[in-house]
Amino acid sequence: MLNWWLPENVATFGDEIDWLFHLIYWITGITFLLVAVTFLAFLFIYRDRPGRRARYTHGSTPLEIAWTVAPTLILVVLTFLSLPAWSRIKMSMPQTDFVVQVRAKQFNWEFTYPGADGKFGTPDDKTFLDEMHVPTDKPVRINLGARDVIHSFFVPQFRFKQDAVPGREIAAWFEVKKPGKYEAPCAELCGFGHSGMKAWVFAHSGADYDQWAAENLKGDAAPAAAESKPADAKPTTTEEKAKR
Ligand SMILES: [Cu+2]
Repeated sequence: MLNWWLPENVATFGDEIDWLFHLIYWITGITFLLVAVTFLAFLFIYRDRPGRRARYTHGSTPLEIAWTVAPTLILVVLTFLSLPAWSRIKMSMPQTDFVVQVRAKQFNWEFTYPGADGKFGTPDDKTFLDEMHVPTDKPVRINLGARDVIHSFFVPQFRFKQDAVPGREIAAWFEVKKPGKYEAPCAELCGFGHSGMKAWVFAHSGADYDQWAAENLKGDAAPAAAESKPADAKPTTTEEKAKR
């Protein structure tokens, strides 16, 4: 019912997240309405009138207990309801041979593929700037890091958000169900260029991805291979390359 206001979900685990989101939304929404209506009603009922004297009270112990215990119970129940999704999405890593290194820096995203030898840190690594390509219907593992300050890799349609922290490499995953071009804005205020820091994630169906990989990842297909060291390799985008 609330799906109209969230971006389309194209991730395999998106429904579990949306379900929890909507549950919490309803609980907090109804609570807000109850509090707001009560507040307005009390404003009216206890308004100043001639001859009415103020009564001082130190509160009600049963009420205090009730509104402490009720939210506690709600939070405990929410914790248990969200445990299955949390453990499946955040605490486990599905088997996959598809790994991309993602590096955040002020104010770009670098996506590094291992190249033909399948290993990172070798001269045939291919790095792309603000552009990531993934296949659909396959778990994608990303090893996420940051070069300077904390950033956050966020793809709303994937229901995926993970902080990138300097000095740490954080493994995370998603699996995309639908081909398309998805925006990945940085979701952690990281400096003056934060609002313009975004990448595009292109999800291709199997054959389309193989074609992109053949053209951009293999051998000397990408110009990054010609450069000396992977650390110095200048990131490139497919669009820039097409112009050459
Ligand atoms: Cu950032």
